[in-house]
Amino acid sequence: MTQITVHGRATSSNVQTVTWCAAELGLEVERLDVGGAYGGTATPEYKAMNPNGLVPVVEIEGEAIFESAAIVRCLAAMHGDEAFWPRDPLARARLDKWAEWGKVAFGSAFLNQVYIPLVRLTDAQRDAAALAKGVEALARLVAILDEHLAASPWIGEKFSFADIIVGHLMFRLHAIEETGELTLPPHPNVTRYYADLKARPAFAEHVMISFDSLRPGGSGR
Ligand SMILES: N[C@@H](CCC(=O)N[C@@H](CS)C(=O)NCC(=O)O)C(=O)O
Repeated sequence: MTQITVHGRATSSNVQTVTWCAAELGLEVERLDVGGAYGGTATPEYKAMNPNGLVPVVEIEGEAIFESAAIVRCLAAMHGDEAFWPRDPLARARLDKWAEWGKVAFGSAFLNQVYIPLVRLTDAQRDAAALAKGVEALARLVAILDEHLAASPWIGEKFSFADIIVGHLMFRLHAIEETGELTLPPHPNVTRYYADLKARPAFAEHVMISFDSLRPGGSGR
């Protein structure tokens, strides 16, 4: 079994994509608590692995890789079966276009414009008008995903690396809907998708981790 070392705290959503992916692929992971209140990302040794000083960094076969989506694609290409990582470039691109959209469009709108203002900022720090615009933009993106999932059980016909990159965001999205912090128009197919993800033991273990410690006044771990 391949052993990989993940540098990054378990509460980081980007770390979670990597640990969840590794678990789905049956890889052994050693995870080190780095980042947030744990610190450790500004040392010369860490900066040599990731000059951005962010988590995660993964050591695979002695090589340090940063950027969570790149790590997921690397693990998928090394260890995924044909359904998880299609070898045919066009078949893979049918999934990867959604993975890229999940990271660049959906993920950045959700995390930067909605989740971070709602969860990580204090009332005084939050810009209510910017947040309202962010929620509107997010609603449009959720509707796009909902329409796609109306005709597809996963991002593709079978569970794949694209579900890791898109799916890990479903926990935070639904969690802040459940608390009433976020209200979106109904998205039944996205919610069905989340129920199917929750039924996967590796998703429950690696992604469904409370982020309350990241709220203002929390431990930051
Ligand atoms: N695009 C990068 C983003 C990495 C990132 O922003 N990581 C956050 C945690 S989710 C971070 O390192 N924050 C500072 C910290 O935890 O110390 C990736 O996907 O890996």
